[in-house]
Amino acid sequence: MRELAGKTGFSPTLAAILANRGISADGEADRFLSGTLKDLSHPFLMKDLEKAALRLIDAGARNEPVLIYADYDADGATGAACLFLFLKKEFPSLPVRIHQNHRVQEGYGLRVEQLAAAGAEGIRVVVTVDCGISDVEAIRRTEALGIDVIVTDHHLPGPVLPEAFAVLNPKRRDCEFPEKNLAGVGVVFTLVRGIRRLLPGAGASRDGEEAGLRRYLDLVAVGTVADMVPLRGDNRILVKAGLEEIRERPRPGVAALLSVAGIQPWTVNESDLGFRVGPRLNAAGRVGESRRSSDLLVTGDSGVASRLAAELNVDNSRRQREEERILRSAEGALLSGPPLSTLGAIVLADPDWHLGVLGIVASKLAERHFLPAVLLKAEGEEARGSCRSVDDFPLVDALEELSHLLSRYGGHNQAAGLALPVANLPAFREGMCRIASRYASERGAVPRIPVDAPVRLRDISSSFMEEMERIRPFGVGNEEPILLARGLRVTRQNLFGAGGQHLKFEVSGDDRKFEVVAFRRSALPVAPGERLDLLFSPQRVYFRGNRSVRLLLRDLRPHDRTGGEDIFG
Ligand SMILES: [Mn+2]
Repeated sequence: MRELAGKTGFSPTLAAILANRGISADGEADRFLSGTLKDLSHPFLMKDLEKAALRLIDAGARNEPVLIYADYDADGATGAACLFLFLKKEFPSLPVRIHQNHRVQEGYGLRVEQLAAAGAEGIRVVVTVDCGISDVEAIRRTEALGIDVIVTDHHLPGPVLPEAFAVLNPKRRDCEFPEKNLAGVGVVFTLVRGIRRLLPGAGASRDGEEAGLRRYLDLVAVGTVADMVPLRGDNRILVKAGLEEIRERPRPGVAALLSVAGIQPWTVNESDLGFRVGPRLNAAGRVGESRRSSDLLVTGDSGVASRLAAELNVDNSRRQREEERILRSAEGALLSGPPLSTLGAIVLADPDWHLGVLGIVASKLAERHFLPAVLLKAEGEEARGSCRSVDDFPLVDALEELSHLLSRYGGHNQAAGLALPVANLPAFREGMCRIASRYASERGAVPRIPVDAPVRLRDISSSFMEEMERIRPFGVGNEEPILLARGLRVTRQNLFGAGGQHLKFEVSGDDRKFEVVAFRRSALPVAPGERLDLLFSPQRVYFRGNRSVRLLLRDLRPHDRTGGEDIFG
């Protein structure tokens, strides 16, 4: 750790934070801290990519109509927009259109009737975005119509790959592309990089970065953060560069989304993309026509952009209300059931729940109760829904083990979708709880909040905050650092926000004072004069043009004079 501090010129605290993320002095530290676009993995390492790139260049040369068939979420919409805008720029007269399924009416994945209609209108090439890897039958039938299907996806492939013209997926067993955790939009961007390299003229500029592709990185950053893939390796480089693009020149659709979310483009950070922009794009599919999300991202007209963004903003509020309603109903069902500590997993079904928001509510339940959660809408003889993992519980493995009870399933180990006959629900619930309990007992207890380093308040200097900026963006795989400070004196305390739901207080120590905020935790016992030990993340905030540092509260306890264990909870 000292070696790392020496080599990077970092304070020991920041060196400890990097070491906790498995970043050592030699090798990864450099790429982690200073990686740029020229450090991205080479596009042609991806299986089938060169073949797909040549096919699209051919379509461009011959004006063969192309359909981009994208998932309805933010990852699908940004991926579709990226490919659409790139093809339109390189081949202005090429007919290209985007289709995104209606989430509730059509569901996830390729629909044969949509593909047949595309064939009838003269489409010769279909490119899937963030979907397709498990649609073996739909792709076989489309290929039989004489349409070339190029699958681009990042979901775990099943036992059989579709027999498509090309299958781009870094999670294919025979794919040598080193970055396995790209989002759907990241796979699309890799294809775009490959096409750019094959086009006549300077495909790649001298330093190894493809020319003219930075303008698409805003889309890549939004989709990558919204899809919650690990922000390490290629993803970290893409999101970092994409955030710069958004701060400097947001396209009309992104600017309009930031505006309805009340964010100034030049202050935008990764959590704005994850918690403000992504949900609004996703809202398009959750409560209406998914298409509007890609329409918004491809438009060059700021009037159209603000109209669509305003619509998505209203949809997003509806989505939040629906989410609250389902969450209350699910918590009610849990209260009337067996004690949570004996369950192993949460499996609930209801005919009244809106399918489009079940994933979000499942992740809230999983996080709140620290159990894998499955929420289903039971409709007629079938139940469909979403599951979310917690604590690395491998969902896909569990679903595979129970596949004899399911009619469909697919996704990642953190988040997956599934459908099953209502008659199988009791057996599925029993199986899921059994597998999750087995996993939990094999794994044993883990500390609830991992602490990065103990600090004194005087350590949180402006140069320390500069160092923190260098390890951003934070997210999955690079969590925001959590620090421990002991024996701080509370000097002021008040509640704020609607109904006084948030808590704010001031602490002092080492002749320094900081404001601490605790969202939705107004009931915490904090009174002036008390001494506390705090777990927190220091954050820069902008208010009326002024920059300051506040501490985001993670946990607290009365000051422990013995100074023993550093583990809370
Ligand atoms: Mn995705």
